[in-house]
Amino acid sequence: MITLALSKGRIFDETLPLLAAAGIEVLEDPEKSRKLILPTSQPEVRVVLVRATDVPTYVEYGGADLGVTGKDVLIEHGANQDGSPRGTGLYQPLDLQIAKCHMAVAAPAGFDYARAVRQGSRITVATKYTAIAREFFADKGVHVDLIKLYGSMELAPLTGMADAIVDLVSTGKTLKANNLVEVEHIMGISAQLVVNQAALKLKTAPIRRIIDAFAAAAPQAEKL
Ligand code: PRT
Ligand code: MG
Repeated sequence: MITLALSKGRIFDETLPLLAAAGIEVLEDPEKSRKLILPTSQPEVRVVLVRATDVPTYVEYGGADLGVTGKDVLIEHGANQDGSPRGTGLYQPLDLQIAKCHMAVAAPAGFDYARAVRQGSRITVATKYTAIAREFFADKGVHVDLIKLYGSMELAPLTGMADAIVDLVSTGKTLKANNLVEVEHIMGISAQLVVNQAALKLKTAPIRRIIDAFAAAAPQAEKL
């Protein structure tokens, strides 16, 4: 049995065409079913639905053989509490170039971010992505106080709790709706295929087949 971990929403939706190219059709719609294990048209392949942030954990600990997860999730997963990297034993063969967006710093239009950075002031930044934010500001030599949040980051500067946020941006509509402006582009984000290294050794042929089909079907996929 080959188990693929996906999260509901854009990761699931954008992985479906890649699965189809590998000749794998998911037999149940996760938006309609309450099942967490979905059978596919190939009896030896199944999909497990987990929270986006749990995909690397399932693959790392062998709950799934492979998974699709955002680069943001992967970086945060591969970091200790202090932001330093740790070995996770995850093999990352492909950048699938799906679920694309970018990580950015955003602040209220009235906040002079450039000046705060220039003067070396301490700034308070709210984010779900503490490892990425810590490394980004450390590289710039900016003194930062990070506040960890689990969602609705946009609210933090509006309530005076933080000067700025670090969050994902795709269309920019969320920032605009909350009177925030992007002040810094941190990095491009896309979804990665991650594979459990032990599973790859034990089930090389069927896992390789999926990796190769994904690589062929995602036209801009980059071999890592
Ligand atoms: O939503 P939930 O709490 O269950 O989990 P999640 O947010 O981790 O999962 P999901 O499905 O929302 O995101 C899964 C992955 O999709 C992320 O890890 C990213 O790699 C990728 N992705 C691509 C995005 C976006 N685009 C995106 N726009 N993830 C989140 N957003 C959010 C962003 O955080 C912000 O709140 O959308 C909002 C901004 O969108 P725009 O279009 O208004 O700029
Ligand atoms: Mg979300």
